[in-house]
Amino acid sequence: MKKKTFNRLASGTLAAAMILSAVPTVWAADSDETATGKVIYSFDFEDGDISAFTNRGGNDTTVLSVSDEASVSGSKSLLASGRSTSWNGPAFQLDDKLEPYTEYYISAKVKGKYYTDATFSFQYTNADGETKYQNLTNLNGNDWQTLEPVKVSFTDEMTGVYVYFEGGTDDMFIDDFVVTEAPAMEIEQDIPSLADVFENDFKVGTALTPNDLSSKPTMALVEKHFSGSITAGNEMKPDAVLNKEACKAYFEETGDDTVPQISFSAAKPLLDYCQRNNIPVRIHTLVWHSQTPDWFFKEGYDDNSEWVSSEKMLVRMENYIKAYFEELVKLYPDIDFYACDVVNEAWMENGSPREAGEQGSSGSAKSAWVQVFGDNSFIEPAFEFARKYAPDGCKLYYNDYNEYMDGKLNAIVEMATALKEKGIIDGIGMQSHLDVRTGSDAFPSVSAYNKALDKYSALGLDIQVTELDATVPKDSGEQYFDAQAEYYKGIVDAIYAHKDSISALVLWGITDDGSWRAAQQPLLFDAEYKAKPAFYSIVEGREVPPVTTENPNETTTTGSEPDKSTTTTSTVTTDNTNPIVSVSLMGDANCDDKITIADATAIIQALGNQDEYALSEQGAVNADVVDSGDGVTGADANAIQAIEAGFIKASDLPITKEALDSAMKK
Ligand code: 9MR
Repeated sequence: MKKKTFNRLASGTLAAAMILSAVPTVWAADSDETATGKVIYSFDFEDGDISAFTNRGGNDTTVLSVSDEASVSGSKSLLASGRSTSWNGPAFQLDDKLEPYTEYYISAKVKGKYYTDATFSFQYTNADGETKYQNLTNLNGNDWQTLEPVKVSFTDEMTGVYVYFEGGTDDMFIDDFVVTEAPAMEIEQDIPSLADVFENDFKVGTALTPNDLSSKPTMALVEKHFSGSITAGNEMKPDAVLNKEACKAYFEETGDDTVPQISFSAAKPLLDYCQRNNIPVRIHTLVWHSQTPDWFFKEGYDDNSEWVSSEKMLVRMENYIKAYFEELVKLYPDIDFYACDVVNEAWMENGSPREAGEQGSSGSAKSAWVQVFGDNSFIEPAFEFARKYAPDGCKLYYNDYNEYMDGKLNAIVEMATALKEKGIIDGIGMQSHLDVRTGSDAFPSVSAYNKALDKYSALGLDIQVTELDATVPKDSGEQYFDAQAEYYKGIVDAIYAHKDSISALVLWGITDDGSWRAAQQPLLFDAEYKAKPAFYSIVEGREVPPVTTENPNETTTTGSEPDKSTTTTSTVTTDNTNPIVSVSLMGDANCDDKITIADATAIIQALGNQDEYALSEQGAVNADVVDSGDGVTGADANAIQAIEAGFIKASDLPITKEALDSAMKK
């Protein structure tokens, strides 16, 4: 059986930083210059036109006018005066002027009358009519402050999409407000897919946020590399799911405050995406001290009331977990909820439970669960209830960070052993938020991480790596990328060595700029969607497994499901990752400048007997039409047959396997 080994032929380099086009002096509402990288709108307010700006509506008392009191370019600016509270301010609507699923950069100058204390924010209304807000950046200091280009985008499910300035109540001046369309970015298709590289070992996935959905290149990376598993970055946590108003309303109506009311509206865009694309979902998380409101633990769901008793909290917990799973399965019967972090981060590094206390508005390391239960005795019932209500096939995990530190590791092992005896836990989630530092001082060391893998796998439970990222020093540019690559390699090698105990490897994000620790660039892809040295280090030298395809002899007819019972595995070893050879004609495997059934035959013959019927280097590059980048497979021959049979057109190439399958079912 032939296998392909991936070796990088050209190193990935960071694209040059984006340079914004020169700013015209007037803005064009109907600009036809919407080509990539072009300025779409530019306002210097010199012509007195402020009609594209409004205040934020509702009770916002902001009055907008043109002012010559302050300016950066020319002599005028937009003045927002009469602001009576900090959320008041000037707003610019996006969805009535710009295209969904397109990335834009917005830059501007802002100045407070006496002192600048502004926040640049984003808001939209989702499909359920709920308005969401997100602070993008803070601008503080004397005089004019520069809003450096901020990337924004939105989906077609969002309405009322605005960016706006808020903060304080001081008068605010805005000048040189520019909207630029980001150059359309393509992802690298000529690198192996992580999903394919580890196909026979474990699922490869990532955490996703609703913002990611509006970025085409981000989602192309998800599709190519991370379609094995999606975790919602925040939207399935207790604070996103528990619905305070509905809880209170239910309590007022029934007098019962033990039946928490929930909603998955925050997670809806993500779950809809997973359902549409048939992507398995990790549920994160049910029971956690953080991102869980204090009112959930209080009498009458009231922040100012007493803590409830542990007896009452047990009932709440059961009803919460029951409602959580029942609602998910009702809303998304087709999603494979294959894993759930039942309890998250309950043990401290020294092996003791967390301190009791409120989380408060700013979040804290204290636990309201410990407050109510006195210790970690809430863990076992959480797993019991999860086992009782989780859908079939949903494995139950205890998930934690610093999970390789001795005290915590021992506490987890002891807890998991007891839960395993009761049959209510399936695995350990190793978050794996790691720190490369400058290289030799990485924390944890690869050997400490490896030791933790040894100990957890010795439990006889499954392991999932649930939130992998590895930081370099803040704002250090590319300086430590090679050290990061070496470290990632060591960690992934250790994971690979334990693959028999590991069912998923999940990264905590896709590109560095989208990471929760963006300035420390902890991920595998950079802000330009290019694979970093860390990506190459974990795939280089690894065998790309043969893609399971139909038996070539069985695939001469199209339009029927392949016969899985007679599947063979084969790939063509020609390395089409070589960037020197580019496609001359998509599908032209025999290089006769046309696409005919003979090309399908050439592929089938090459797959059947490579020694005798190998494709030329050019032919192999042309032939890789399905899920391009994965080498030549039987699916490529199928696609050419599908053209002959009229299911797809030659212009549809390259095509994804999914799109081909669906076209052939029609
Ligand atoms: O990625 C999440 C980030 O957007 C939130 O601000 C943060 C708040 O707690 O939570 C992050 O996700 C955490 C995950 O739920 C649990 N492990 C640590 C992750 C990173 O903080």
